[in-house]
Amino acid sequence: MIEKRIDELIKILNQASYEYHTLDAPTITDQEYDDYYAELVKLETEHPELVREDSPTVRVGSTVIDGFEKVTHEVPMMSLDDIFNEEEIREFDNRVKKVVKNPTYVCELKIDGLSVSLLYEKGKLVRGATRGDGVTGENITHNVKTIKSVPLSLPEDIDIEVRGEIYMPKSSFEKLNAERREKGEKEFANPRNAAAGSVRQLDSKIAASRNLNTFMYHLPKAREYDIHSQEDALNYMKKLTFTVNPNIKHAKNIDEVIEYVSYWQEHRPELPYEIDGIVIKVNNLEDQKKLGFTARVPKWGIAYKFPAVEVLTQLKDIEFCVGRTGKITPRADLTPVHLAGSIISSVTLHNEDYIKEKDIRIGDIISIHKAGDVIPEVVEVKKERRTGKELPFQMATHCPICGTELVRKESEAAWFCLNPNCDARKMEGMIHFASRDAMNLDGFGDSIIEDFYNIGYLRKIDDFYTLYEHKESLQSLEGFGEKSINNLLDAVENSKKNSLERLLFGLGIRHVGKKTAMILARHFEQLEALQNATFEELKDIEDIGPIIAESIVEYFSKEENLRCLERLKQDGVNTSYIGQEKQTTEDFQNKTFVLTGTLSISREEAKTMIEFRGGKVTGSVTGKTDVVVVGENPGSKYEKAKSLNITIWEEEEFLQKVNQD
Ligand code: 0OX
Repeated sequence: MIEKRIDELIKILNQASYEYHTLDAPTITDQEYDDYYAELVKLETEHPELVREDSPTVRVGSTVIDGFEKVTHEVPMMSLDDIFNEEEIREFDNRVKKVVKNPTYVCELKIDGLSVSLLYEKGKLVRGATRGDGVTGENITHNVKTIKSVPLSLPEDIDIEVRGEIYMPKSSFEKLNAERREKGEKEFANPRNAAAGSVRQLDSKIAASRNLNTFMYHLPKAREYDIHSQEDALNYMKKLTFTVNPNIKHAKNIDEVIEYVSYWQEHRPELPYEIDGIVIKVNNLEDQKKLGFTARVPKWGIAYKFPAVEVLTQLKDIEFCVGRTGKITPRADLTPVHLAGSIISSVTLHNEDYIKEKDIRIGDIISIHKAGDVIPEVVEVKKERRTGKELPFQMATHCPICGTELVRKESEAAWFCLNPNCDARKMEGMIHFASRDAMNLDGFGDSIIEDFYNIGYLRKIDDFYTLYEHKESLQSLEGFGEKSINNLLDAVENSKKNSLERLLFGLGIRHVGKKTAMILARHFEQLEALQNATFEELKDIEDIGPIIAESIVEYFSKEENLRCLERLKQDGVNTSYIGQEKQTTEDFQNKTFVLTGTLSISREEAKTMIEFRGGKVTGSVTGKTDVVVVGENPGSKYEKAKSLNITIWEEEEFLQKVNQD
């Protein structure tokens, strides 16, 4: 009687878990699941002799092992050769075609995890093992059982081995690292390391808490189950309730393979897990047999690797850069490496504490990646590769440009050069003044400003407005001509009409960013009113705290700043808030928009409105899209936006936001 009920409960719970974790289509509520689960726990506690191996209660991880037992893979676990470009994909196809006529291919996402072998006897999971060296792996059954997408029993009482990948979803990885950061524990460098670290735990409670997942992709003895293609093998695994990746494609020819590769190269960031390439396999198993193996790898498959997003390089030196506020930022000088489409020769090291915490030394081998796919960042120091010749980091004591002794304030992680006449600070200040979000002096890049500074024509920000006095000599400089100097002078002339917030931001007052500049410009409307504001008045403005207020008061208390502002006014620079300029509207700023359907205004108009407010418009909906603006009869972009949970604005809402002050 009790045995029968336990049997029923296990069936219900395992089915529910499968529907939830593999099919993503639950049929019972969480509450119902919890009730059945509680009933099972109660019966198992009362009758420990009736606890079954495939009971879902094993998933909480209650086993601690002494060490990892070795296992021998009956069929060696193979890996694939890596290739890196389209040409090599075509070469693979040509090699295959020498043996097989009209091959078709199965394309699979290359999941960035660790491979696993799952062994079932009479439909019950009896062993989970790592690949190891391919022949001998490690027994990790206690941890594998905690992974909810691994069936503990199969719908058929068969003996079978299936292989696939254990991985950690990106969201679980972020969460885990955040927890570790909080506890002061070492963070994992990437989800693969985190997954590998989790299955190599002796205590299965740890693996159980890590939210690991699986995709299965290989049946070593497929023919014994009357399976004749990789596609059928994947379908059979699905039928056996394994999780198979849903993005697999059967390609008729190599052009379709290449299309798949380029699609996923672009759409990879949208996936909730990391992939590092595409696996291409000849579909027909007879054909696979004909192709056979080299000494190491099958000839019927290949792994196309995406351009690296994490690479190793050597840190040759640490330099110190001086910002416009005098802040000193250490920067690593690297042996140049290719990384996600660009060559990287330096990376910021932020501040002294950051370097000390990571124990970064000159001469170290480090791994770098692009954070948010844009800015290169140090992932970790490869301490195991140290030779003993690495030099421990020493923070600079004096400004590398003017030699002034550096100061570190108690509340700050950074050191500062406080010399207001430091060339580096002045130059950076002018680069900031000219930047797009400040006075937007189109054409004045860093190197032009540096050149003009060194000649002596640009020493302080108001010098931009007297540059025309040097027009003739500027035109005769190498690399410049009448036209380019005219363009620069036009940009200066145009900037005189800017609304006050641009000027305020451009002045480089400490703690006054773009948003604060806008708040101040709106509140005071005239520069003079701001100049005369007291600390109390400033502090009472919403979003302006005492630190900002103090910094503003300090700025306007300095004679030289007031003189500079006076000169700017005399040169014709506008110092009033104009009001129509809404380029900093938060709803649009730095956001990526896609337009779909018919709008009552032209697309060009809508695009201009968005760009004017600091957004950008792209053609297709991806994970990077922030907002989709929908008109009449929207197309597939609308559907895609919904499926990706992207914010959708009907035209009316869009126009409302555009017109908001
Ligand atoms: C993956 C992956 C790895 C089985 C036969 C040769 C290699 N990381 O996603 N390996 C394989 O295939 C094995 N397929 C994959 N999809």
